[in-house]
Amino acid sequence: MSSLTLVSHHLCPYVQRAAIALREKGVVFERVAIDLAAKPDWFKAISPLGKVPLLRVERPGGGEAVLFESAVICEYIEETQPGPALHPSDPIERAEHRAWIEFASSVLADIYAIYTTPDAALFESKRQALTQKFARLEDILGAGPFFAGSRFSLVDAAFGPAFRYFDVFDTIADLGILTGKSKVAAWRRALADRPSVRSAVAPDYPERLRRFLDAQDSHLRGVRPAGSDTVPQAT
Ligand SMILES: N[C@@H](CCC(=O)N[C@@H](CS)C(=O)NCC(=O)O)C(=O)O
Repeated sequence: MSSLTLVSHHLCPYVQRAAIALREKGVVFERVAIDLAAKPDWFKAISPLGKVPLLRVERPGGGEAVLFESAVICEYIEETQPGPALHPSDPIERAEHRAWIEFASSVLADIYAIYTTPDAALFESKRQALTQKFARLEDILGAGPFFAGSRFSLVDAAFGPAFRYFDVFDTIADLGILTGKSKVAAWRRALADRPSVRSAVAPDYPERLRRFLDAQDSHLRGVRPAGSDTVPQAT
């Protein structure tokens, strides 16, 4: 049995960060998916915030630790596992990377609102917020292919799952969020090609997400189909 178990959910982008970091390090781990709509009692007992991901770690002397919060889990993986460094060695750059991982979390929060809110005005404000956030990324990205150049980092692990949403959104409508951002587009492609990012979800992820989106009473469900020449407008 592996000494690391990732407690997960099929669609959770925060779980994907940990799975990507583990794969980048070449670590063998177990993955247990739970249903967040019917949380098992064992999960409720060990998850202080009732959220995934959790990383269950066997302690060398016996017993286990349960780590929660994706940023903390990724830092633990970085500090303890062999394999390529996923943080820069320079303290300032490392702090900057941590800040951009936090930025990625705010992007995920906006994305969540985009696909769940029934409110057209909130949808539009989140669409604009995301457009501005990706414009800021476009300004700071370098030659790529990854966030900090040729080396894959935890910032890439944080944004891979965010871009994955757009693969499904693009089949619904062009939201205009990533339009005209060539460096962001190249980064998105590099992350989509990265084996760790690809394997962080099951092959049926797009259908699962699409089913989830179709079940939401959201403004997104009613927007114009892909190929339309206008973006959805708040009414
Ligand atoms: N800040 C947390 C966020 C994790 C989170 O929001 N997980 C969601 C699923 S993606 C969750 O478990 N939500 C609990 C629920 O749906 O009841 C982290 O970075 O790990």
